[in-house]
Amino acid sequence: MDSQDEVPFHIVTPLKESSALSRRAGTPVLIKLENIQPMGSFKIRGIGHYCQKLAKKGYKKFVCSSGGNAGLAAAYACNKLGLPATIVVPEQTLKHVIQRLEDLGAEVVVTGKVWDDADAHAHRLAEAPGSVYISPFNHPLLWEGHSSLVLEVKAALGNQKPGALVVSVGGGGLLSGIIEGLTRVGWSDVPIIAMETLGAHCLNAALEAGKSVTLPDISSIAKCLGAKTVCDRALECARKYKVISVAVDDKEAVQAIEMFLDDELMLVEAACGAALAAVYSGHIQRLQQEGKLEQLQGPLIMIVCGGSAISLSELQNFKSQLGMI
Ligand code: PLV
Repeated sequence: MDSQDEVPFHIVTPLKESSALSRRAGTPVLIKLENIQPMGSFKIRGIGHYCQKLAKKGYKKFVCSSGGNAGLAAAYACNKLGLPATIVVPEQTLKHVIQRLEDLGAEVVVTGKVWDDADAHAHRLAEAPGSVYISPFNHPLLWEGHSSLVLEVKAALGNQKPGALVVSVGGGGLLSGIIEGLTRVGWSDVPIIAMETLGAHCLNAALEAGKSVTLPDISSIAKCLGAKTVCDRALECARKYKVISVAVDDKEAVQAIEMFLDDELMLVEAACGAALAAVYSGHIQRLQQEGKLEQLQGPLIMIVCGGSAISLSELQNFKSQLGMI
């Protein structure tokens, strides 16, 4: 091994049976714990890989736009690579996320109402010589990095095939990477339940419209799902493979965070709550009753994507904002 790019920055995460989720779903559920990755989300898989490849090509300065988690992963990767990172985040980004970015030595630029605005600024900053733009969800190297998640599921399950996978969708990088992984291991017929929140439902809206759609605004609290337009690759994948799109409301996502905290003693952000709501709000069973999802022949794999945009006080804020307390 001649350089750091041989050693990935992500860890192999546990795939653990959840009796609480299995009971609620009425089918065995395995949780893939991406929340315990370095910097608390799956993002390090793709972003870490992407940064390592670009560093090898000689880029010296990385500019990443982010709702928070991709930025944390990029800052972490750059810190490991010994290269400077600029992370551009929108104004609503939580203070503790900004603090963590700074602790990793990143330069943090806070600008714009939502991620799309921050992203436009990041593109401008990346025009400086020697700099390179890092997308939080829209690049083949990122999808390749994310696909490692499925290889781990395959290694853990052996000959058993998953019944279905549940995944959150923001800009669609995770979905694209998961599909790349499923294809690589010969599981491309496994259904994927693609979860979004209403108000950040760019994939759902595009599938409904039959073409790419740009949402007018991000009104959901799940800001890390808040890309106004899903990437083309994810839309193409959703059409080509067995992807079932579901949009839940913010209350369902927040309720799922709370129930997961009670059941598994782990706190995740709303972007992940959207995926958990597939089970906690009964969408799996509903889809089966409606004939949209077949009877599962293997375990349901819930990708616990994690996320740092949460704390106990932020959870309380969400609940009061949504009239839940
Ligand atoms: N978050 C991106 C995009 O934000 C970011 O910059 O961090 N779950 C969590 C915890 C996430 O942070 C994200 C994406 C997703 C799910 C969705 O992943 P994607 O964007 O690859 O579909 C605007």
